[in-house]
Amino acid sequence: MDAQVFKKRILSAAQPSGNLTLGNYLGALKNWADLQKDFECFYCVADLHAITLKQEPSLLRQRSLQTLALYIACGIDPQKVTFFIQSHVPQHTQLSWVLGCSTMFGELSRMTQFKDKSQRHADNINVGLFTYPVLMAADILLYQANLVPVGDDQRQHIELARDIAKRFNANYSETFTIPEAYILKSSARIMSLQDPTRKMSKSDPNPSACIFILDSKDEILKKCKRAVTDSEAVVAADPARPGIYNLVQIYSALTGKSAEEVAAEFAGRGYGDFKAAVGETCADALAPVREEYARLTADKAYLEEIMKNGAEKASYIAQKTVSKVYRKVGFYQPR
Ligand code: AQP
Repeated sequence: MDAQVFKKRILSAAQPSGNLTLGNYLGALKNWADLQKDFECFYCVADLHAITLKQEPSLLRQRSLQTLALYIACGIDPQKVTFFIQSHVPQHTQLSWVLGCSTMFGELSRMTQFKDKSQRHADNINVGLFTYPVLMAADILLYQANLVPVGDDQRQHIELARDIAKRFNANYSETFTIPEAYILKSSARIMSLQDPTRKMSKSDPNPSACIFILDSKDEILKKCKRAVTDSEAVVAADPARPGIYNLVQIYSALTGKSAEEVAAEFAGRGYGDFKAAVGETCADALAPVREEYARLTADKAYLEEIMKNGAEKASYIAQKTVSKVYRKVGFYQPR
């Protein structure tokens, strides 16, 4: 029997809602590459989730392919994991409807991401933004995933997916594996370079707030140089000074040094030196990803083959779950 069968299963995703950032790289993609050795991994490009915010159709199409290429460029091996585009596997929306009927309005009303995004996008508080966590529960439960590697910001959504799964199992008998959030200690939350009290987000309208994985070395150096700090001029891992704290976190995540080691390395040196070092380290870490990305995107046929094979494999597994669910809720299925 294939040894893969005994590995725990992981599902994770990123939305092609913008150009992927250093936050996505350090909080997700870099960890995903490490996890492929020990887990059976399903990595999805969440285009259905992306349209909960306004998207330019031609850009969304482009970014879906780019996001897949970036996954591979970050060292995730298409031979070891299953990559797919969410909209290529129709079972996600099929299961989402059924799970929505086991989810309470009050539960969704309490989701902080909904509150946050509906404040930031007050002109487009659509139903999809509200039911987003149900689709996310479907993403996870379809594959009977044991673990979901996410940043700390997604913990509440995983809790809800667990509650929905438990409720369904209690009402209709054992159907879903109860997933757990897999939050790696090393995956710090990376904050905006212009407002370090907010998460670095790919949909931030201010490009200076984000380091994008595909930024040139020059752009990265400039953005780090202009990053908002404070007037104390002492490099320290002090959460009360969010700007410099964020740069310490970034340098620490990239070099593997502890925050204390970073502070000691830059003791007695000004912010200028430190910002330049953060920029150089960042550019060096991302350079091989950029090179590999350029190579991969030159071969669209190869990327399309990966997404087709991935969708086929994902769909096969997802259909087993949907058939089971349809039978349990009482949908007529002819022999
Ligand atoms: N700033 C961050 N620091 C650490 N981890 C982060 N992640 C995102 N931003 C940071 C992690 O990346 C994974 C994929 O995220 P996503 O694309 O599904 O959605 P998101 O968290 O909403 O990311 P953005 O960049 O903020 O997207 P927009 O602007 O479109 O809403 C997740 O595991 C996330 O934790």
